[in-house]
Amino acid sequence: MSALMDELFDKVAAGKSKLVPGLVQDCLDDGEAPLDVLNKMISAMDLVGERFKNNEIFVPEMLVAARAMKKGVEVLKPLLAEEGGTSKGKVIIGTVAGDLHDIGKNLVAMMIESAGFEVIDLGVDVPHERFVEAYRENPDTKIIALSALLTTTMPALRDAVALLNEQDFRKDIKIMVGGAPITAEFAAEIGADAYTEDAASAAAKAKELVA
Ligand code: B1M
Repeated sequence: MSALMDELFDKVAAGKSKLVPGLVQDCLDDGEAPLDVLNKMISAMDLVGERFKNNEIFVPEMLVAARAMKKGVEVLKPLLAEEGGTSKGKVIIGTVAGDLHDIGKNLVAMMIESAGFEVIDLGVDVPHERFVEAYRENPDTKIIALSALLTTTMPALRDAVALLNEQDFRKDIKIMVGGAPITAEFAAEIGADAYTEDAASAAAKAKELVA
């Protein structure tokens, strides 16, 4: 791995927001593939998570690392775009109630959008009812996608999906779920239609679901 990629890893982990965009560009100029650069930043966040778990760093440090990663993703965004063009339909996305993590959800939204969907992003800490309301506002929605990044918000994901499953429009939509603690088994158990592990496979699955 190039020294530049290693430096990018270090600067994301250290939360150096001002340096990260330039380093992302340097890595690209050096010939690194956009997806590899993204994965390098994700692995830096894994290290940040490990350090947090071991009490070596605390929430503020996690937050600045997240900001740095977001700045880097902004540089990559146009390069990760796949097709665009005609809309494959609407996708409503959000992180479930009680959960403030948005980098993974934003990546999923970005990849789904670049796969040709119109994305309605409800943000983080989304009350269950808001997903229903957003569908009522956009009755041509094809997919509702929910992220949960904490084990403690898995019950919120379960409840949100349960609420969607009760709706009269359920047969007209597909429900996709994901996030680090989520598994295919859990997704099936709570009655979602699809689980994917990462943003790229979420976009591929979304296309498959509306095909
Ligand atoms: Co928090 N956090 N955090 N955090 N945080 C984790 C998730 C944690 C694993 C760290 C750790 O302890 N090792 C841990 C959770 C442990 C657990 O659940 N068992 C944790 C904790 C404990 C907490 C707090 C409780 C800490 C506290 O306050 N004591 C707190 C909770 C706040 C809340 O949400 N209510 C908290 C807060 C925060 C910050 C706000 C400081 C910040 C988030 C900032 C932000 O997002 N804007 C933060 C961060 C940065 C992290 C880590 C370090 C990085 C998360 C991240 O962005 N990863 C994280 C450790 C880690 O992930 N290794 C950690 C990169 C991102 C690309 O990955 O989000 O997994 P991820 O998304 C992936 C896949 O999951 C998937 O695709 C994405 C990539 O392709 N995916 C989907 C996601 N959604 C999908 C949806 C799909 C399909 C795939 O279909 C719909």
